[in-house]
Amino acid sequence: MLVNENNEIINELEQRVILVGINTGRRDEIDIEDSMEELKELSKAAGANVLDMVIQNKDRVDSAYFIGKGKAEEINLMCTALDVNTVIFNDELTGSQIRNLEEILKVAIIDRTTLILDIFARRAHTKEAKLQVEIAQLRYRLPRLVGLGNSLSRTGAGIGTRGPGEQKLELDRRRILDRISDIKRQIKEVSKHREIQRAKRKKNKVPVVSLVGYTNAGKSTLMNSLLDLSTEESESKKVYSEDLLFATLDTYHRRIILDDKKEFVLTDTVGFVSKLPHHLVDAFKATLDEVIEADLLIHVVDSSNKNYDMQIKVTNEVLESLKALDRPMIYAFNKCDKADCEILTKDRNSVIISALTGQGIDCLVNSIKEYIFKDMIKCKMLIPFDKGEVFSYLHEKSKVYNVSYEANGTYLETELNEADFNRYKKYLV
Ligand SMILES: Nc1nc2c(ncn2[C@@H]2O[C@H](COP(=O)(O)OP(=O)(O)OP(=O)(O)O)[C@@H](O)[C@H]2O)c(=O)[nH]1
Ligand SMILES: [Mg+2]
Repeated sequence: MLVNENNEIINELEQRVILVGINTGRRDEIDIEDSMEELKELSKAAGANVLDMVIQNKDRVDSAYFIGKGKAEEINLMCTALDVNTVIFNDELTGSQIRNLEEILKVAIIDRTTLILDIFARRAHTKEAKLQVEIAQLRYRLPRLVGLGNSLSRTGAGIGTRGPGEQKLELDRRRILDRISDIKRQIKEVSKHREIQRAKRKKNKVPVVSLVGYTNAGKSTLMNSLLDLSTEESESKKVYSEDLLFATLDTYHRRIILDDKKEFVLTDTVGFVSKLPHHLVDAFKATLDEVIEADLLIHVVDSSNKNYDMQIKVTNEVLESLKALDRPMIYAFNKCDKADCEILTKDRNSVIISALTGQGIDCLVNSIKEYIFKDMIKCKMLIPFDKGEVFSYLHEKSKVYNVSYEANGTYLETELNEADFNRYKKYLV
């Protein structure tokens, strides 16, 4: 058993890592240096210690080795010199590429997909998210099982061997298939609760606003700063935010009540990243579908990142694959405190904000209100004195103006959502 200086048990090997990427020179792709920098951040998020990076310029991926065989031999020497035990590739590899590379490098071979799935496996908290990650991991493994090399089957701990909750991933094809159908059944079971909550929100017609965007854009920070505006006690409802890729992996719903008593549900969820494994998107589809079914999407953009336009593109591609691009959407260009936001085109659908300093949040709230409360109905009512409970309800749930006490009841003017309007229309005057 390994113990660190604080006497904490370390139950995993130190991952000493080299990153490897191919520069195909294609113009539609993100700059390779930036892509490798992102891979480094992802590796750190998986607990790896990145010692070096190798980029090979190559028109096409090698079908046997991904990189050129000669390059693989060069990397082998680096691995020995730096005492590396894992090499992480910037793209998804086939089963035979993994096997061939292992033969030369004799260390664990991990691809970008496995890395992302591993981060998800470590961080998912809810039962549903854990099951979704495991199903994505197993589906990635299935076509790579034949003659599977050591990387995905080695008995030691490390990236690519963990399932959610540190359990070992299955290796046997039949058992994987059985496990997949078992997980599917369990997902059905645990998603019932989510469905009930969702039906409740629909019935009450509380509008839903969802935060979407690239990982690390500031979605959770924005959720927290909107919670600060809420008139309810909100400190305990704050969500985790951190300068870390995939800090959020579960979906959170929070009620926000504005000072004019208008109320909506705000949703924070997992962010996207370039080359997001499609198995993962498929596995999370049920959760994501719920998120994007919102009345309004706020697409949070990290405008201080020089690749913010690529990040917008990637996010919109994922939204498109989820058939959500036709939803009403506001772009929130975030982190304006450390970015030159002058250059950003400012149209009706975009606001410039800083979730951290609060700058521009009032503008964003006004835009949200314009979208989601546009169907509120202004009305005048006379509530009989023996219907005190109706008066109390309206007072609590909506902004009431011009109250006066008339001979046959309380007169008031207010704004109601459709559900409340229909419920109380008999008191209209
Ligand atoms: N300077 C600055 N930093 C910000 C701002 N908004 C968020 N951040 C920082 O950016 C980092 C990521 O913020 P999060 O809110 O966790 O980002 P996220 O979009 O929820 O990220 P994931 O959950 O990983 O997808 C944190 O270190 C925040 O403090 C901002 O307006 N200005
Ligand atoms: Mg987050």
